[in-house]
Amino acid sequence: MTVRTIPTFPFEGQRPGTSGLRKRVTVFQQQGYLENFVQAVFDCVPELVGGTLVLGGDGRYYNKEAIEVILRMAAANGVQRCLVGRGGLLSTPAASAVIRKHKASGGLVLSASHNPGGPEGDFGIKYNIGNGGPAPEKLTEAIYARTQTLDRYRTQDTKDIPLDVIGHYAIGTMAVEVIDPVADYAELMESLFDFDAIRALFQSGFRMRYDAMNAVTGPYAREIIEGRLGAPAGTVINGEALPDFGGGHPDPNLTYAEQLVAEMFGANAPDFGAASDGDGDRNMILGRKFFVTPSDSLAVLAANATLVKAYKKGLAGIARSMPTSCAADKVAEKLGIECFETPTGWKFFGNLLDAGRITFCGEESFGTGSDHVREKDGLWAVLCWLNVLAVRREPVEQLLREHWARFGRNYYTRHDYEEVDAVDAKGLMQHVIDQLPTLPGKTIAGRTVKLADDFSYTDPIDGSVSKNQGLRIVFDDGARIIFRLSGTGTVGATLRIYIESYEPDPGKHDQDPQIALADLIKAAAQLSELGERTGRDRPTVIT
Ligand code: G16
Repeated sequence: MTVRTIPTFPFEGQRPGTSGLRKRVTVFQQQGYLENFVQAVFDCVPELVGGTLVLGGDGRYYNKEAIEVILRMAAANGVQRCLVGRGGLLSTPAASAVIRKHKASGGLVLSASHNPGGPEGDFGIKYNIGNGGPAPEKLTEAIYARTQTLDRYRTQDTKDIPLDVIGHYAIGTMAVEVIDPVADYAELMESLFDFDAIRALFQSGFRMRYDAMNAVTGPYAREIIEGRLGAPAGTVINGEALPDFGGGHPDPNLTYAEQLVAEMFGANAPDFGAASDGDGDRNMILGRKFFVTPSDSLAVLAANATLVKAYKKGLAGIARSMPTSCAADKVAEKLGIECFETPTGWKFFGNLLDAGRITFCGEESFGTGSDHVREKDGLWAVLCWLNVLAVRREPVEQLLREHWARFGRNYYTRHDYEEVDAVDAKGLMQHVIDQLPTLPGKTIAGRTVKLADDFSYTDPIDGSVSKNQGLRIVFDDGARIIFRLSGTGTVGATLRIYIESYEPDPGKHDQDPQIALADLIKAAAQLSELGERTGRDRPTVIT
């Protein structure tokens, strides 16, 4: 088997976004497109030579083909050992767990997360470093720069590895181990949570529905929830991991997790509902006829952390992304621990976790996690909730109401405008940027603007600065309006408007967030000339 050097030429637009490179499948299928990106990673990460690489993905269309391409390239680039999930599967948090457990140099995770799959859908790839977390911006920028100058990639002729069969194989001098994608992860979960207590909860008649959305967490949830925790068969729905996610949109929110939402808001609803996304790092938590916002979920888990086996000693600190509601800040304040506000993107939590400054972190985009891995972790959040419920034995809604009574309620909503013309979206953002210096002191929606800026973050650990991370308008009563362009879309631009207000009075905790926030929603539209500039009169998705 000889290593071959194949001439290539740079493709435009290979800059990783919020979480890796995401494009249409058809873009990735172009000869050299995937290869160039992967070669750029090998060129920028010298420790992969002679090191261990973890490889797996969410099982979407093109996953297996891409894995075979990457295996050949890894061998040709001097990787010594490659761990691949059986069937090419590894959820994103499981990939992080495997990288950490086996002390790998890094991993390539193939996923476009919650974006639809199939031949007409999306594909994606990202590199995770040795701590198990997404590559920091410095590295993703170096990888991007390399893609722009690349003129060759290395590969090796060999027949395909039988990805569906666990075992030891070789490509040239590289050892390939096809591993059980669930085992290491399930073992880690069992070390964090009180499985006996959760088993007892299920035995008491507690009913749960977990929607795997025909994506990667199906096998994980079946093994852990129905297998190890003894929940009745059928607790996990849509548990078959399919390459096109059954034609669905594997995004666990109130719009796309339709089947679960219908059941949880219907007659005789289960006590607890949860869903996860394409690659298993997102989660949605529901009670009976009750939606828990991801921001509240982080705050509730933080407030109850000492009830959970692994976190009995308390939390070092909490971090949330800037657009995430400030509910977690209230908890941190009461607990007397640090709270950090980072830009959107899990990669910004890595340094804080590595330095031991935070234990829990989360984002409004249905992401919650802890220091057990360096990715957000959908099933972890679900199990953490189950552990809390197993101790408190209260309905989810009651738990939330008690939380709000203690900490106040952060009313919160996010309005997404998807596939907006990119030039129009940029124009809208610029229009808001132009107004920022004039806003402080002004009265908008009956509130006084305290601060208006384009969010910039200085990493407290390595001092790196990330600019232009979203436009914030903060009011003197804690309310906020935030404008941001998504970094994960693949067509046009996705405009996200995040709206929040703080209500300390328990007598006022009963409103529908869309009504409680109506004046701020209207003000955001006026300020940004939303209708005029985008031609839209309503959001594509409201969460
Ligand atoms: C990714 C990132 C998250 C981010 C989310 C949304 O999640 O890992 O940190 O919050 O995208 O980003 P944006 O608002 O830029 O679209 P995932 O689940 O898509 O990998």
